[in-house]
Amino acid sequence: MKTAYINDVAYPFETGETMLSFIRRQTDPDLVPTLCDAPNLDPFGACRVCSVEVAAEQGGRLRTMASCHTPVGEGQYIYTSTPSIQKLRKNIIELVLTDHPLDCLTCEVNGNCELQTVAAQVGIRQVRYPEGETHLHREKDLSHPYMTSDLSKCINCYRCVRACDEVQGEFVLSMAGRGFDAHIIKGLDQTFMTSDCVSCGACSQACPTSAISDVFQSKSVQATETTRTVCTYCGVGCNLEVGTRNGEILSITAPYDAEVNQGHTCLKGRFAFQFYNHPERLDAPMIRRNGTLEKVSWEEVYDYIAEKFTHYRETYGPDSLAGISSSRCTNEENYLMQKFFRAVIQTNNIDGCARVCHSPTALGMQRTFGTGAATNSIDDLKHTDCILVIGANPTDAHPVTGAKLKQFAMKSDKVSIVIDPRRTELARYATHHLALRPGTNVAVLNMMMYYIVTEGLVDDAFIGGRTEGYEAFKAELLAIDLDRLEAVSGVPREEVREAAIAYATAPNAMSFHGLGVTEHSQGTFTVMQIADLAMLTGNIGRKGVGVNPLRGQNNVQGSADMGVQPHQGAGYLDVTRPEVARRYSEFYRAEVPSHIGYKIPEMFQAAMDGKLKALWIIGEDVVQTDPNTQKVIRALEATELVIVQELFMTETAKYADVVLPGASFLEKSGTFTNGERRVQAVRRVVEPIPGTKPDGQIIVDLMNRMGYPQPDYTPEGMLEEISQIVPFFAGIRWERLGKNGLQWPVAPDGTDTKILHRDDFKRGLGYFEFHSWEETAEITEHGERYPYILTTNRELEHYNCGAMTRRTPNGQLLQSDYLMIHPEDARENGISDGDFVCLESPRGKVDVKARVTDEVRQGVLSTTFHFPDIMVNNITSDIHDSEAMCPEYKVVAVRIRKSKGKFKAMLEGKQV
Ligand SMILES: Nc1nc2c(c(=O)[nH]1)N[C@H]1C(S)=C(S)[C@@H](COP(=O)(O)OP(=O)(O)OC[C@H]3O[C@@H](n4cnc5c(=O)[nH]c(N)nc54)[C@H](O)[C@@H]3O)O[C@H]1N2
Ligand SMILES: Nc1nc2c(c(=O)[nH]1)N[C@H]1C(S)=C(S)[C@@H](COP(=O)(O)OP(=O)(O)OC[C@H]3O[C@@H](n4cnc5c(=O)[nH]c(N)nc54)[C@H](O)[C@@H]3O)O[C@H]1N2
Ligand SMILES: [Mo]
Repeated sequence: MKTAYINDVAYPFETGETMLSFIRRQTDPDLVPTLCDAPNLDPFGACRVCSVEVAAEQGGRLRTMASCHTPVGEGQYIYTSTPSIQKLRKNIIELVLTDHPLDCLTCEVNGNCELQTVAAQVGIRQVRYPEGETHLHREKDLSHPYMTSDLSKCINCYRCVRACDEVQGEFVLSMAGRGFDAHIIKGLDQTFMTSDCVSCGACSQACPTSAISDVFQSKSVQATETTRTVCTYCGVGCNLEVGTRNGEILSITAPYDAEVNQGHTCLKGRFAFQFYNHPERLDAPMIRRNGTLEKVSWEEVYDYIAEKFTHYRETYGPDSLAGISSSRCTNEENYLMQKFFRAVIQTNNIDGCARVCHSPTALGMQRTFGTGAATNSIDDLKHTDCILVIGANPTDAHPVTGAKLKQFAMKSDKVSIVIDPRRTELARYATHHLALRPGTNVAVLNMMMYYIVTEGLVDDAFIGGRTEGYEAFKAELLAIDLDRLEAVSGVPREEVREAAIAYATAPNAMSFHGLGVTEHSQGTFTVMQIADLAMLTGNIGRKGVGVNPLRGQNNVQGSADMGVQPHQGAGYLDVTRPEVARRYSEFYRAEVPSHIGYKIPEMFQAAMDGKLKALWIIGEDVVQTDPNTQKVIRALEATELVIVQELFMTETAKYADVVLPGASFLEKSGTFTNGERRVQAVRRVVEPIPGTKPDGQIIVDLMNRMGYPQPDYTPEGMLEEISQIVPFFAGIRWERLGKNGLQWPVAPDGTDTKILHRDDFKRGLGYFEFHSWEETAEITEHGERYPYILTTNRELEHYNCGAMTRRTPNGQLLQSDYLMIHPEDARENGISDGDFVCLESPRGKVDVKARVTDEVRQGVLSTTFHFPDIMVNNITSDIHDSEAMCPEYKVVAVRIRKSKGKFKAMLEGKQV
């Protein structure tokens, strides 16, 4: 261990450590003031406030150095507060203040102004220099709903510029001008609104003054309390620090010590929270009588539901009832919902949004490895040499992880491979972009594996020692018809070969995949191929490798872990195995059936066949988001009792017979499990909005009302119960979760797991199984009459059905869905940018505004599904993945024309 001295006391230091980090670690973190330094940014050395005096040996000549970017040397003597250093710091701060609004020292605008703190720290009470020429007249930027800038307060520390570059990777902010004229600009001297800013707020969090700030923070009200919780949007699981005052949420920032997001979030996590007290929040239970929903008391609604449920159960049997649970809700709530159906109703008819999302991931990875979850952690990006991103668009859909992947692709000399029909943001920086035709993943991945085998790049030791089925797999793989696969996928074989070699020769390669993989008729097979790729090349069981699905919803991993699936109960135990049914029955003290329940599409079919009488849906807008909307509506209409438990009157709630008002993530406690199997604590920030209840409490109330004794909803109590039945939750306790949660499996002593399958797979040996590419029935049956392929993507600003994000100022940032169409296709059909396009599929028609762009290839169109006035799912099909029944949203056969009538009028600006 090497030693250096701080103010004549010896301390050990780590090689390469900066003086500042050494001093902060070994002494008082506030001993040395700083301005341009920030916890999540690289050392910069611009402001010199952190200067210290350093001698090479005791009594040696003292030299002044910026501690933030100077590494500690063996035997050095560092002095942090000599008179000359104190004078230097004071002078620097005084100069900074001279060019800063003079009320600064007493200013209360931004309670956490670091300049003010540092000024106090170095002992400045007033500024000596006379007012000369200053920058105090800069115009404010009030263009954006979330961020403002008042650059008269800027001290040119570059923190915002560095945050935009190092954290988000957007390069919107830069310093223009020289000397006295040096100033921050956005884009080409634009505003937040007109520049390429993605509104992540990293700059405003980084700014030490309030030159750039959140609109919420720049209001003069300051938070009196902060609560750490987890974001409700995507599966990244960012930690949030929510500031409140008198029970009202004022602002959200990102904690620097969050292992998931290190001080970063996207605009949804940081800003899009005002849905929680939106005037349209549901605030009372309702029962439909004579066609209208009437507000009733909780007592009345519970009696009504319990009576109906009991009636259906006794008259038509337990399988006449079904539940759809919500991946937006906590683990504890999902556990309770599946327990309600299994133990109280005694049916396995319970499913969740994973069905329409990553169900093929869970199934495919279970078949190949034994466990249907990400093998590694996002932090492993630091240890990998190659990323393969297939069918995922993380810079929009998983923005904090997306920013890390983008930084990797943009700034490292390592390899990145993107397989996506669109030129996504990542594809622009990728070493290899394979722009395949939607629906041909299996073709392209088989070609990739063919080249890995024929180029002799397989890891024989791994295959020999840890897998089975390889020889048969290889024989079929070598027999593929390259000419045909090249033709159908539209990707030149040489491009595939290069990508294959790059992946296979990287010392460590990590794959990430999304819905472009799963939402297909061959979704499960594609997931198995991604797992095969990893096994072929030995990319399993250590840092920087593995198969990493980018799970969608904040708690979709957790809802399946908790048993929200019709074939596996809590902890993925197969309900058809007699010993499992017995175990659940004993644990729940109720007879749990051993036949598989309905998956969501089967629920709808059963409803139309008159077999399903009651459906209880929590937090899922199936009318807007499930495929083939009209069919979903018919199914809901055919169901006698539809209960919708929601925050808002969604498209689905409009078809409800009973509406229950749930409380949002900000109003309850529990846990969410992110895409890296990380179980994190969600902590109540404010009381439930009057009239609402936490979803878990509603389920508990109904369990009791139906005669099943279940204690009140508390995260501690529920986790205690869950840990007894879910094997990989054995060591999870509320009080053990701490700040950054635990990654399952968690042993009884609380030890968690960062990397799966280190020595063995869950199923013993990894399993190779070959699948050949098949054209989807959507194309073989309808392709000729509907010659274009429509696929879906997501927009950064809106989240799925948009019920929440449309009720925040995100609605000002993006106001509608639009259709990406290639310039050639647009020209052939007489469509210009901004025209409405009528998309017609065998199911129906919708009209969407065109954005002419070469991000999509000719013949391929892409749109989003965030706005109910467009309702793109009116035209998606109910073809499903052959194995997991995930809908094939990503391949829809359509024909197109410029919209007429109503949409033409709309286009011309007339009222319609
Ligand atoms: N802002 C925002 N974030 C979200 C969501 C949101 O709605 N908005 N939703 C959340 C949810 S629930 C989920 S599941 C995730 C989804 O996140 P992603 O998995 O990234 O989902 P998508 O953007 O729908 O699709 C990913 C990509 O698949 C591509 N693709 C389409 N067809 C094919 C194909 O045949 N092959 C290949 N290789 N690629 C194809 C599309 O072009 C698209 O770029 O995002 C989550 N995060
Ligand atoms: N065309 C097309 N359609 C798609 C997709 C696609 O790629 N293309 N993707 C599919 C995918 S991957 C998914 S996951 C689905 C998502 O579809 P949904 O699950 O329907 O989407 P969300 O917008 O997440 O809807 C969740 C609902 O939960 C409510 N909610 C949020 N928090 C709570 C809570 O704490 N309690 C209660 N009770 N309610 C709450 C919200 O108000 C919202 O209405 O969409 C699918 N639909
Ligand atoms: Mo999803």
